[in-house]
Amino acid sequence: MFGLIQNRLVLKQKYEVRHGVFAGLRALAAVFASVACAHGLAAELEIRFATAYAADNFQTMNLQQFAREVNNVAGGQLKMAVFPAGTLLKPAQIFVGVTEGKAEAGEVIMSSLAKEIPVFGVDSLPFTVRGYEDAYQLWMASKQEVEKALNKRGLKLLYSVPWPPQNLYSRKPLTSLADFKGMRMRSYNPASERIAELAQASAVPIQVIDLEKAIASDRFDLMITSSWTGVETKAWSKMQYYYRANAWIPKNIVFISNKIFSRLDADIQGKIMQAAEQAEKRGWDMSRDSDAVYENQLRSNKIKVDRVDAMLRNNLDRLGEQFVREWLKTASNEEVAILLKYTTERSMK
Ligand code: PCA
Repeated sequence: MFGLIQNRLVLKQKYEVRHGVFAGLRALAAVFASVACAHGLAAELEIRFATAYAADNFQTMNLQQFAREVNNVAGGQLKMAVFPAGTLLKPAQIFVGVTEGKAEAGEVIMSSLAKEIPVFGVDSLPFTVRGYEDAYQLWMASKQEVEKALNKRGLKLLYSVPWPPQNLYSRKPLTSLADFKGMRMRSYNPASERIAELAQASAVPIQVIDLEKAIASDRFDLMITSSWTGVETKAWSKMQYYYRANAWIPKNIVFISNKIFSRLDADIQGKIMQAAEQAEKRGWDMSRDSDAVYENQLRSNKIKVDRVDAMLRNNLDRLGEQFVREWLKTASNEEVAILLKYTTERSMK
């Protein structure tokens, strides 16, 4: 009898010890969980940026720096990652892909979407901006409408950075618009397509990630792009002439899904927007500073860097006027208001 009682006592003690240990472990686990939560470890949000441009392109390097900065200040609530060169979404799919939730964020060149979102077309009206100062003024005049257009599609603008001025590359010397006739001209947005048509050349659409190969394999004779892209694609492999036509200074936009952004604390949202403002400023500086350096690289690779001959300049300006006349016929009040605001402010400087 005594033995039995003793046995039960031992069992009871064992139970209590075990129970105590479990309770202790449970308490400890709860503490860990709350610490993890406080540091956001439990709910780290992945934000993937889809971009068409190569990892060593200045636009992508700027985006990577932005992502790093945000990750550093986000206290583990989120992790931004950049997928360059169309590795997450194909270049033409990036904008729609982010609206459909296939990526949380993305970067595109605004004017490539001018058909779908006409207000983006203001960014590539030919011969409308003379340099970076004008380009910035145009950005200030259009930013609100761009934000509205994005918002309508469930997207939030983070920042916008221009490419260097868009100039003319050619395999042969160009002295007038007649030289364009019958040529194959690479295009990357509706404006470059329309210019090819107006010049009686044929437009050959090619994404920048395919451009180096397309040049090397003789797929076209002429292109309008920046000094940067000419260097990146080794334009000198087939083209020896570069004219400063200064067609436009087109901008990329970097955006995030509103749904994702709204899941973040207000404090983190503020930090993201602060980093975005810095990225915009840094990107404009990178673009501006790179142009002369990259034109020099074109020169050292035996490309003749020149201004446009008087006759061709005249032809191009008239072509630009025709383009803008056509545009005015279909432009909405908002688009015309942007142009008016820009030209008015520019004339007051
Ligand atoms: N490079 C990109 C866009 C503008 C630029 O300078 C391209 O050629 O597609």
